[in-house]
Amino acid sequence: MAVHNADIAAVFEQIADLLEIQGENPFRIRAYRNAARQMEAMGVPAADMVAKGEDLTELPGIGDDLAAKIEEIVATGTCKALEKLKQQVPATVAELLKLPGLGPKRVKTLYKELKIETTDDLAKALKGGKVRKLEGFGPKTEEAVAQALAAHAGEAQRFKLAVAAQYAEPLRDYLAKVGGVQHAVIAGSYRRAKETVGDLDLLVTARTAPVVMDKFVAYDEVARILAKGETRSTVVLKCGLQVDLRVVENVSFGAALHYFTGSKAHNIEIRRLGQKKGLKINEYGVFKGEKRVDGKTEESVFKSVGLPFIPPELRENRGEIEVAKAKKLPKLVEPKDLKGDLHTHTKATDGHHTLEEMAQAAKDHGFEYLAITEHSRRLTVAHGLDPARLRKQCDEIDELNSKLKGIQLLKGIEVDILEDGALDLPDDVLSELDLVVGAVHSKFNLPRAKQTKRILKAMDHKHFSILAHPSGRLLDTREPYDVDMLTIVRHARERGCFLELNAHPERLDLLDIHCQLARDEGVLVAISSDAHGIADFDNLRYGVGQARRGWLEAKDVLNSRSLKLLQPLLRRTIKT
Ligand code: DGT
Ligand code: CA
Ligand code: CA
Repeated sequence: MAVHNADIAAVFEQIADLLEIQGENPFRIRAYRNAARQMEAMGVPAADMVAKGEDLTELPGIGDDLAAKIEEIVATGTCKALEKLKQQVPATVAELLKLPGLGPKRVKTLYKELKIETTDDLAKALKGGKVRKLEGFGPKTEEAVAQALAAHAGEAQRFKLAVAAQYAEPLRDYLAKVGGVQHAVIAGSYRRAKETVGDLDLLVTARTAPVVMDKFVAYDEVARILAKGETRSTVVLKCGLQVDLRVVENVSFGAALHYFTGSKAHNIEIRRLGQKKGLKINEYGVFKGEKRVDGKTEESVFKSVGLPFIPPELRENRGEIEVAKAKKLPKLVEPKDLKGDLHTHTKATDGHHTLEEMAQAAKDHGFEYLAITEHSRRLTVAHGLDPARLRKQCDEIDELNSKLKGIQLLKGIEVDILEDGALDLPDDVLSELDLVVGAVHSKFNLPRAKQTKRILKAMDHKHFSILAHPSGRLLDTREPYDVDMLTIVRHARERGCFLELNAHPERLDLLDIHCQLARDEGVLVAISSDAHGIADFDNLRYGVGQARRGWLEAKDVLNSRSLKLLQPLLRRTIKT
């Protein structure tokens, strides 16, 4: 049985959760969480590396101990450390951590005092009025927990795009190799590059559908078959991801691809346009009466309603049809437009490769420049830099730049924005840098006005260049903080600052609507990897997907500029 990176990540997350409930050392917990993220974000299957005998400790965040655990998980599907923890605390208890308002301490109390192991147990205890009597709980907390529980119940699990990709792409390639298959594509929200997908929608064209269906349900990763028909089937993979497969004839390919790419709201609008022209549009084609007149390609579907091809990332019925009608569709940014990366880490803090290794990887990625932006001293868990260590790194960068050919390193920092809006490092050292990326890493719960003011004040700083991951959200675990994004965007324009679109699969932050806002207000967006290792540059494809969802063109993107054009833009922010 193949063990996926996401499976390994799940084991590490569980270990971290259980350690957290036990009140273990935060550094140890963070190491597991980082390793989990590394696994999820990594393009290469760790199982393949193990099979080839490659050195796992080369990976960011992976030392000897974690490398041994990865090998164990690849071999057995689990690891002894986790099994041991599960004997102490049932794994279901960790589920409770996902409820807002329930931190590790409270979860531990619920488990120890009331033997609450599952969300069902919790619901019962809440009804019985037992929870409010516990130490550290009260009527107010009880209310908040009950609300969170109700919200949680209605929430189906969604998969992060990068995680879904680890399952979707091998399955697509497997189906593409089945005899008689012409096209095999992943449609749905996946093709629209949504940050998370509810399920996968695969579309295949083939001469004989039943053969494809037999192969599909026999796929190694299938855990359960929910439905199997001649042309449509649904399965659940072992990881819990549901997959719909549709098989159509080749003449219907474009119509089916358009239909299953969605979004539903976009489809409805296109069908309505068709109706006005006396056409019926469905997943089998474009019909005039009984006669199929179009639908072999997606272009032909759009053409039948008088529109040019609309890229999948725009198909949300958020104005794309009107803009297409007016022939004013944006020419969306593409991965090849990026000339460099403006947010990366090295071994000096919590990254896992040297300056030189990162520079070489960036060059191999086709980049002209690479900004090194370590954490600042406030972020002690990441071993953030103080002025002396930052200056030492700057010297190293100068020395390396004099040797390197074809890639230029830029001196930067990911400086913490403190609660009052001050930056975590003094002016004199910031003034020596090429760019200053500012980030909120603490006090996420400030009231809206205070949080906004904090960020505006940071941008007032004469050395501030780019606001990192502007909403602060983490897809699994943290809601965006409450800020007035319009005011922030306008302030950025006034101050000559930029916003980051952080491409880490768990962040994808700037949100799509805020990309549009930035573009409309004339503020450039930096699509940055936040790489902690050389493999992380691959995540930029998700960042570009998100930028496309936000209607951004190359000209709206800061790092589409060549170094020559970039430098004055950065300098302007530093000198004003
Ligand atoms: P998800 O799975 O929640 O991330 O989102 P989608 O967009 O992949 O939605 P899904 O899997 O329910 O359906 C895939 C596509 O199929 C959807 O984007 C559009 C199309 N579709 C589904 N149901 C309908 C429908 O009732 N009418 C129309 N016109 N299209 C539909
Ligand atoms: Ca779907
Ligand atoms: Ca579906």
